[in-house]
Amino acid sequence: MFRKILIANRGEIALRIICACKELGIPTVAVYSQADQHSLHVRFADEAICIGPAPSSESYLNIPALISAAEITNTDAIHPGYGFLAESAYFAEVCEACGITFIGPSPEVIRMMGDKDTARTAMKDAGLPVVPGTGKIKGPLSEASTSAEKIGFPVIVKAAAGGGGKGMRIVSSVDELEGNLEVAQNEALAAFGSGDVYLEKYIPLARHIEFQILADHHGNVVHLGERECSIQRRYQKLIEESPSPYITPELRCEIGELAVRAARSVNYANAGTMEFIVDELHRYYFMEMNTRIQVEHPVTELVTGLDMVKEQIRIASRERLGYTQKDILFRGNALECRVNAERPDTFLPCPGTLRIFHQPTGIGVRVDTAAYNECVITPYYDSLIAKIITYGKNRDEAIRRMRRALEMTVIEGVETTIPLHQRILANEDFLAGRYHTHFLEQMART
Ligand code: MV4
Repeated sequence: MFRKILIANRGEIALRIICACKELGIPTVAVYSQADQHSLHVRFADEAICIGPAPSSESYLNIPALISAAEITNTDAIHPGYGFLAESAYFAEVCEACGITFIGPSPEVIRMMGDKDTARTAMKDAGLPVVPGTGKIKGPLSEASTSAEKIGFPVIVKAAAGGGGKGMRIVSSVDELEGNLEVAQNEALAAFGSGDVYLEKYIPLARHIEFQILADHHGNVVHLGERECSIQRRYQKLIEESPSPYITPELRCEIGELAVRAARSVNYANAGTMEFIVDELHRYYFMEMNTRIQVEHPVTELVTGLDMVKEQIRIASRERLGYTQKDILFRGNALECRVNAERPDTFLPCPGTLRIFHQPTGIGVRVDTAAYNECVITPYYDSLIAKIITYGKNRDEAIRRMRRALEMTVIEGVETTIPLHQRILANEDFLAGRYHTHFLEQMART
C-alpha cells in the first residue's frame, strides 16, 4: 500500500479522497491555491502545500508545482479526483516517469478514451453497439453533408477531444450543417486545443445512462450497475439516480456484461464509466468512456455498499478486487441533487460568501461538501456547493428523503439550484420515472 497520497484537487472531492485515505490509514498531502488557503481539504489533510495563485492554470493544473509538492513530501501516489488533470494522459505519464503512482488507469487507455472517435472504434471492435456516425470530419463540406445524409438527420456534431457538452451541436438539416460545423470546430479548438469533430445520429428523447466499472491489474473486472443522468441542463448534470427506473434487471445484466468485456479488451484498470444513450425502444449505444471517478459516484456507493475511492486506491496499489460480479448486490435506490451557486434566471454561476450554511442530516441522507459558514464560493472554480445524496429502500422513499433534505438545507448569501430541484421533485412525470434528455426544457416551458 502507499506511504502517502497527494490529492491534486480541491473542494468536496478532495475531502472525499481524504476520507478514504484516513480509513485506509494512509497519510495525505493537500495542495491548494492562494484562493483556497482556508479550505477544509487543507485543514483535514496531514500536510498542505500552496502550489500557486488562484487561476487553475497556475495552481491545480500546474504539473511542475504538483510534482515538486509530491517530491518534497515524499509522496508515492497522486489521486487526481475529477476535472483538472484527472483525464490528462500527459500528467499520468509525468507521474509515472517520476516514480509516482497515478491513481487512475494507464496513460495509454486515458489517451485512447480521450479521443472520442478512437474510443468509439475501440468499443465497437470490443462488441459494444455504437451510435451510427462518422470518424473525424476531414476535407470539404460536401463530404460531411454526404455522411450526414447517409446517417439521417438530425445529427449531432461532437468534439473528438471533448466530452461533457462543449463543442456539441444538434443539426436538423443539411443547410444548417456548415454553420454548425464551424461553430463546433471553433468551440472545440478553444476548449480542448483541437478542432476535430465527428458526427453521430442524434437520438432524441432518449435516456443518458452510464455503467460503472471497476477493474484491477490482474484481469478482474466487475460492473456496479448504472446511473441515470438524463436530467441535465446545458450538458451539466443536475440529478442522478441509481438504479435507473428505465433499466430492467435483464437489461442491466446484458449491458453490464458487455461493458465488462469491453473494459477487459482494452486492459482497463481502475474505476471507469461507460456512457450510453438508450432510445425509446430500449436500444442502447455506447457514446464515450470517462476514465476518472465521477461527481455522481455516491449514488453507486449507496446502492452497492462499496467505497469506490478506497477501491481506486487499492487497485492502484495492485491489490486484487476481493469479489466477483455475483458478490455485487444492488439494494434500494439512491438519488443525488447537485447544489450549485447559480442565478435561477440566467443559470450563471453566483459566487459569494455563504453567510449561513446548514446541511441536512438524518437517516438515508449523505452530503458531500467542503462548504461551511462564511466560506467563499470564488469565481475561479466550479460553482458546486454540495451534493445531497439520499438512499431509500425504494425510489419513492429516496425521493421523499430528498424532498425533506432539500427543505432542511439552509444556504444564505448566494442563490442556488435548490428551488429548481424542488420543482423537479414535485413533477409527476419525474416521480413516475418518465423522463428523458429533454425533460428539463419541457418542464421549463410548462
Ligand atoms: C447524445 C444524445 C443523443 N444522441 N448523442 C450530452 C452530454 C454528452 N456526454 C453526451 N450527450 C448526449 N449525446 C447522440 N448521438 C443526447 C445527449 C444528451 C442530451 C442532449 C440534449 C439535451 C440534454 C441531454 C442530456 C443528456 C444527454
